[in-house]
Amino acid sequence: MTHPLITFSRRLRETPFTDRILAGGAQSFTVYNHTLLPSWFRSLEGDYWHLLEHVQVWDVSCERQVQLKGSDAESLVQLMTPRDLSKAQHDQCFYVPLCDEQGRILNDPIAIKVSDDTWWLSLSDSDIYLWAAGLAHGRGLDVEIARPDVWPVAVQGPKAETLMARVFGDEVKSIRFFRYKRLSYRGHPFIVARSGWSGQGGFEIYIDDAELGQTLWDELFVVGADLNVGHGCPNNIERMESGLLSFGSDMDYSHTPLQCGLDKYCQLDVDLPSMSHAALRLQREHGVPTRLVGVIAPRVPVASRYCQLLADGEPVGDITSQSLSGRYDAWMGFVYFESELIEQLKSKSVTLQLLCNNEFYEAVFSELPFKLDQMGLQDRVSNL
Ligand code: THG
Repeated sequence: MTHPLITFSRRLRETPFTDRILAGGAQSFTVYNHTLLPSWFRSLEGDYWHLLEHVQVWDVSCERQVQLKGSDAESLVQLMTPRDLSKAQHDQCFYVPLCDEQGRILNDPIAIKVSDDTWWLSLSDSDIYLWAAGLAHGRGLDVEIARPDVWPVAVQGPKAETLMARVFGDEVKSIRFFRYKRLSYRGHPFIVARSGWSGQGGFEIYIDDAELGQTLWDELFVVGADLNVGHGCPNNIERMESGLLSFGSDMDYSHTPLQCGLDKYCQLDVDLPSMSHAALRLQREHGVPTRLVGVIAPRVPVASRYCQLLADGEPVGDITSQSLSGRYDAWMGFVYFESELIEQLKSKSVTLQLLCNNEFYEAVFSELPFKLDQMGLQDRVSNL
């Protein structure tokens, strides 16, 4: 199937790095927060292996920032999320589900405490600016909602720390996971966090000066040449292996965090002024109707859009993401199953099959994140 082209316009935001990633060989784009996001450069698997072995620079400008500034900024963030932010420090980032009064997920950003009265929400793909501005207005809060010009760039992969230290100095090494420091580059302080949408480790630089950001981008490629630095982007194979969820695909407005494994980011036993607390407590008490889990099957010949799961021969579940593992000879799926079916799968009283391109494959259920190394799968790395 050939891919249709995307037409660029002012509605579809380019980023300070669009020309660079086009020159770097971006083969396909998707749209995220009305902004261009490349989806692959070499091939999905080529990008995957490069990310696992080297270091990549990602234009994740589409992770748009909504800024909340004012004496009620922190209260507004806490109103929007069931995660306890009461002990938030100045150098901290938090992965937070944002939920409405019924507990439904509206977004799952990284929330960054920029200063005492300023928070950034580094968004996934939905218009939280409108929601935050509406809440602030409706509740008469002392907070200004803005969309600052900030374009995150991620540096990901096992050699990310070495590369970043060459540009920012050894201080980057002391940044802990989900913490940030303001590090100077050519006299300008950038927020640099140890985070990113891969399980391979790395950093994110919140670029708030486009021109300097382009200089920094080019320098990363010059000083990282011997590290085999390359272009890249969030990779669907890697992120599924690492158990990272994609809002809009793996959960949306119709799910609560208790359904998709984000319960660890909901402190329901703490009394918090979070608008979703009551509904989520109630759901915890009654149980969830469906839950997101993983399914593993043999590596099917092609990644098909038409795979279907069967339990004892009956179609079941709602597959939200699928890919073919890079390391293992396996098909991986994220899927919503009814809670009752999950119990049956756990007790092995039903058999699961994957139907793909008219072929049946034996499939196994797994909680997320996958523990692929413990599943007795064939490891393509150790077989090399
Ligand atoms: N970086 C930044 N903004 C973002 C993303 C990002 N906005 C959109 C999207 N990604 C938000 N979603 C996620 C999902 C998972 C994680 C980060 C952002 C993540 N999770 C870790 C995990 O699950 O292992 C740990 C989370 C934690 O311990 O708090 O990293 O990538 N700027």
